[in-house]
Amino acid sequence: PQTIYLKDYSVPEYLIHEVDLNFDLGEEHTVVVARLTLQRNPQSQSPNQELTLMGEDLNLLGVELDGTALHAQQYVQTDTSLTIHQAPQDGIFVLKIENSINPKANTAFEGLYQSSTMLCTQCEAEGFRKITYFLDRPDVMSRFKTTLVADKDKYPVLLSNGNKVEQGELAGNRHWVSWEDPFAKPCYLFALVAGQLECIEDRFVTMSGREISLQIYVEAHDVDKCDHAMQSLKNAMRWDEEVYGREYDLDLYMIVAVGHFNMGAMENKGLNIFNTKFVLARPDTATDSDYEHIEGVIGHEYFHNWSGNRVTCRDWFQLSLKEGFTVFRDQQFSGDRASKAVKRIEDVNMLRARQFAEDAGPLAHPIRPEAYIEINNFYTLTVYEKGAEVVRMLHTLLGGEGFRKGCDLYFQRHDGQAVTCDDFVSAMEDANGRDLTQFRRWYSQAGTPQLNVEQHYDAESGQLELTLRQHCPDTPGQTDKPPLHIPVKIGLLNSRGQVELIKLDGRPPVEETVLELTEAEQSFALSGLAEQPTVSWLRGFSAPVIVKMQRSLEELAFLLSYDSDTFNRWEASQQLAGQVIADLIADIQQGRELTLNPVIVEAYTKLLEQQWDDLSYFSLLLALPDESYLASQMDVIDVDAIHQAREFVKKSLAERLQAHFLRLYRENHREESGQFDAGAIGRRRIKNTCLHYLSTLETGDSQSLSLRQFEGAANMTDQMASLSAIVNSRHPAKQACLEQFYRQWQDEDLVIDKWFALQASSHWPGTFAKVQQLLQHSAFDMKNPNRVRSLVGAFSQANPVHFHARDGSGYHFLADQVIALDKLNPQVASRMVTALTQWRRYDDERQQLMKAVLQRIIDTEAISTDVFETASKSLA
Ligand code: B3K
Ligand code: ZN
Repeated sequence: PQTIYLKDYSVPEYLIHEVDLNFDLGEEHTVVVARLTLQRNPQSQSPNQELTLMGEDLNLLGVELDGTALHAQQYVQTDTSLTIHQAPQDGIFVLKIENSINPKANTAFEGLYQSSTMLCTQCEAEGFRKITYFLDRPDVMSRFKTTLVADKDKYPVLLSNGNKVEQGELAGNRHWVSWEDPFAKPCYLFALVAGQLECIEDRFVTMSGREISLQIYVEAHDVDKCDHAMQSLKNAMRWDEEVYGREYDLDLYMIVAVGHFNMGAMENKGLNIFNTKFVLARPDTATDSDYEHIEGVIGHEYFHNWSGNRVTCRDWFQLSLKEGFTVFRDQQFSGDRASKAVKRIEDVNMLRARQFAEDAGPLAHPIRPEAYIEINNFYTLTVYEKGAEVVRMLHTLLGGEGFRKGCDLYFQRHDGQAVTCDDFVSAMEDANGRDLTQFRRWYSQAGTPQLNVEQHYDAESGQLELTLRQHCPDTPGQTDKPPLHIPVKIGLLNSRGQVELIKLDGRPPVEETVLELTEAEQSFALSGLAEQPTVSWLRGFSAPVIVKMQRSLEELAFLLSYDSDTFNRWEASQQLAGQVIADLIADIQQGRELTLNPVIVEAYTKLLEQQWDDLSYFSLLLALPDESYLASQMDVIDVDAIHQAREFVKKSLAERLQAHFLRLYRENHREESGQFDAGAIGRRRIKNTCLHYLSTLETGDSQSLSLRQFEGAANMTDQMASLSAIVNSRHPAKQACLEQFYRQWQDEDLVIDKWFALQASSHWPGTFAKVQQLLQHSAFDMKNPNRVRSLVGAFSQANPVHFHARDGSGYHFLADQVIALDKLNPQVASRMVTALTQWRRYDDERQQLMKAVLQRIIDTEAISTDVFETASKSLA
């Protein structure tokens, strides 16, 4: 397979100004007629006189140049291209291409495909070339006009980008609709949808007083699950006006929910296509976190209208330009909507558990990668989540106002253009008069930097010297990396836990400051300190780095009680629990008896005795670090010891603090139908945290508590939480509850996904056999990505003890599924391979087993380039 390099970028040889598309739609036979208005790109230096268009899986029916049919000697076709010899070098010309495609045979869900009874498209990154021959690259921007023709009964609704301009009836019970998008766009933002869809409608008045029609299209049985998505859309539109000054530009905004979708959602201009998972919600079918994710993803896709669509990427290496920025925007939005503290913790938790692993493993790449085989493999945690952290650091360095000025300049300067990450940073520099040359290294350097911090207090002078050292580990293809520009936000606490002001370089004293680390080693002197303060480092997780420092359990307990930074307070709870668990892991490995360190009981007791306004935040303080985070802290991951130690702490805490948990549970338990407001969410969250602890006791009382909640649950959050408690413990009603749940929800695909995922991620013995059974279940469908993720994905990514079973059964199972899935859907198959990428982190035996199945995958005949790239780079 061929590798594409950033350094090889050159401007397109031709431009396509206008695209006129005509689709005659049918499940197995769709005819596409494309009329392209082209021109040689005056900026192209290439001597090449040919025009090469990309195309895959297309059946070419005819080509015309300026109205004259081309004969077979005038062009040449390959599996991936169509080249027109002697294409016009001057002036505008029109190329008409006719081809047919088979949406039903398209199980890769890229291009035009069928999902249940509808037809829909997914073009990003390079799916448009599976619809027709085109210059399928983001720096070719065209105005699209699209006409859809189809049977009236099968496809009563026909949608595409922009505004509906005309429609009519045809003989034979057929009809047509024409759409026109006034904004030039790259073809990856093209979309069409045809189907029997119901629509819910609302309107939004923009800040300049324009009325926008908002429409959400779903299948008939889902119309009662769209209200939250609609409300989220309106919230997002208002928020982007208020916070970024960005107004929506078309008169119509459409969202369509489809059941078969490779990822979360897609920001096609004026016609977003969503995985049903990120649209549909009713209190009895969706959990609070589903509600939160829906709001986040609806916001994300909406925000792309500016950060992505109005200003797009020059090439796919610049993906983080739109994705990192847009994730940062959706994080800000969600934080503003609910609890900033909780949102930040959730985001960092995910980043550290998953992106840090990616950045430390064989697939590590900079947020702006330099090479790829298959671009779909680069929609990664690094490009998205680390990319968002890089944008957040700009926000921290420039301040809210400076950042906004930079954004305004960026949008104004580049509206309607396809640009680079460098252009984004330049706008930030120019708007603020700052030099960000060194900061740019974050775009090209992979790996998570490590920060060593030291402090030296001199009582006589009242000075505290802080010394910071940074080091970025080697990653594939990168060694000896120069230092980065790292914003380190700090605060000080005196011995009574109060704020101690920071006096640095004769500036006025402040409660908090950002140290700008630019050297490999750098010192900062804080003055006027009557006693040695405690430093609260990296507040709000101000940079995506690992801080290396030793803190005693007492110091952590002190920070947990007094740090005014909500993030660091939680961080103290994680580190405290993390250290306690780490000690127990060592005890398990040495065969010593386990006893719980009383420090954690004291710390928890203190937390439980306090009054909390933000119950969601409170429940995060009571949550033990995830097994994946604990794993990341170990030199050689010992899945069994991690699990055993963590369970031991959970159960011991439950035993000691039973009365507290029970009281909190009772105080916050209501059998309410579920409302999406911060108060109710917080109550459910803390209550279910308590239930989770109590269920580890496996007493008659604790069992009837979860069973009662399961039976009385009037919302999905409570129902899932209780079922999870039952499934992950020795509960006599386990099988009955699982069956009851299935019967109750068998017609709701998204709920059945939860049913699969819950069983696949259970740590209870016998899970692997259960997973194999579920693979044969009539509701399992390898063709549905959500179902695959909920069974194969959940087992391999969220069930360390069983996936990493010593006999290698989990690995073989995954390889079998990857190989089977690859024939249908390479993109999703490739994602599944990443569960094996971290093989170097395990013991020798497991390493051998994981390597062997990776090799088996690579050796499989006709394996896709997607899976090949992920598996072979994982082994390298
Ligand atoms: N831009 C799309 C992702 C497309 C993924 C293609 N493999 C969704 C998003 O990030 O908003
Ligand atoms: Zn995005």
